[in-house]
Amino acid sequence: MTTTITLDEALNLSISVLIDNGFSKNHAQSIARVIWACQRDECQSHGLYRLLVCVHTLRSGKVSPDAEPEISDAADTLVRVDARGAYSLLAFDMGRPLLVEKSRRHGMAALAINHCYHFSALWPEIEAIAAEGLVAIAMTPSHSWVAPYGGTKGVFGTNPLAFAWPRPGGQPFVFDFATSAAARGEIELHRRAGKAIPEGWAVDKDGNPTTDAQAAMAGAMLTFGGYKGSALSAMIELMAGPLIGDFLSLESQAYDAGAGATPYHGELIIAIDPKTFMGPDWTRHTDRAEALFEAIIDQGARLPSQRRYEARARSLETGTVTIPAKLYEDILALLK
Ligand code: NDP
Ligand code: PYC
Repeated sequence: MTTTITLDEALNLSISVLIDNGFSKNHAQSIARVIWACQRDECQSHGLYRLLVCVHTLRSGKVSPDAEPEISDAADTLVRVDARGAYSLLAFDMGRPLLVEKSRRHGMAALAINHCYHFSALWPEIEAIAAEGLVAIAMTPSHSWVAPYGGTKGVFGTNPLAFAWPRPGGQPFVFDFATSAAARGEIELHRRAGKAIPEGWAVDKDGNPTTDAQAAMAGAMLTFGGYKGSALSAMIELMAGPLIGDFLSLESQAYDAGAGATPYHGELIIAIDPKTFMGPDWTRHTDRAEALFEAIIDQGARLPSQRRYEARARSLETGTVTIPAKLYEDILALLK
C-alpha cells in the first residue's frame, strides 16, 4: 500500500514535523530541503523516511535542535564549520559560499564540517557546488556497522563517497554511493517492508552470510567490491576523521552508547575550479570530458544520476511523490 502526496505537502510536512519536535526554523529548513529533494528524486533510503530518524535522534537527547554553526576561515584553502552538535546541513549551507569563493581564488579548497550529526545523502551538496561550475568530492564516516574485507566485525561506517563534474548546459555528472554493499538505510527499508536483503550485503552476529535484514543489522555489513571497497572506506575514515580532527565510525558508535541515533562525526568536501586547472584551453578539455560521457552512453550504458534525474523530471511533472502508506502514517504521528 502506498500514499501519494504533493511535492508541496512533502516539504511543508517535513518542516512541520521538524519544528513541532523542537528543531529551530533554520535547521528545519536546511534538513527538510534535502529530505524533500531526495524524495523527489526517488532516493527512498534518504527521503521522507529520514524524518523518523531525525526525530528519534532528537528525542534520544543526542542532537542539538538549534545550535548555530560557527564558521572559521582556517587557511587560504580551508573553511571549517563547527556544527556544535547539530545536524550537518545548516553547517554546509553556511560554509558553502566561502568554500566556493576560496576555490575560485586558489583553484581548489576544502570545507571541513566538524561535530555534526549526519544522516543525509551527499549528492544535494555536491550538486549545489557543481551548479557554481566547480568539481566536487564529498565523504563522511558513519557508525561502525561495516566489516573490513576478510573480517566479520564492524569497523567502518557505510562511508559514502560522492563526486560531481559540472557539464556545460546540462545536469552534472554525479555519483554518490555508500562504500558498503548497500546503504544502511536500504537494509532498514527492507526490514520495515519485511523483505529479505540480497546475498552479499551482510553477515549475522556469528559471521555467517545472511539475507535477513534484522540479523544483518545485528551482525556486520560488507563492503562493496571486496578489498577495494574496504580500502576506499578506510580512506574515508582517515580523510573525514583524523585529517579534520573528528571521529572515526568506531568512535561515533561508542559515543552513541546504544541510543541508535544518527552518527556523530565530521564531513569533508573538496571543491576544484576547472578553469584554474585547465587554464585558457579549458573549453577544449570540457569537450574531451563530454566525449567520455558520449562513449559511455553510446553503447547503451547509463551515467550515474540518470535514474535520479529522470525521477526528478517525473516528480516535477506530476507534482507528487509516492511513499509506503505505513511510512506516511508514522510521519503524521510525529506531528504535535
Ligand atoms: P546506490 O547503490 O543506490 O547508487 C549509487 C550511485 O550509483 C548513484 O549515483 C546511482 O545513480 C549510481 N548507479 C546505480 N546504478 C547504476 C547503473 N546501473 N549505472 C550507472 N550508475 C548507477 O546508492 P547507495 O545505496 O550506496 O547510497 C544511497 C545514498 O545513501 C547515497 O546518496 C549516500 O550519500 C547515502 N548515504 C549516506 C550516508 C551518511 O552517512 N550520510 C551513509 C551511507 C549512504 P542513480 O541515483 O541515478 O541510480
Ligand atoms: O544509509 O548507511 C546509511 C546512512 C548512515 C547515515 C546516514 N545514512
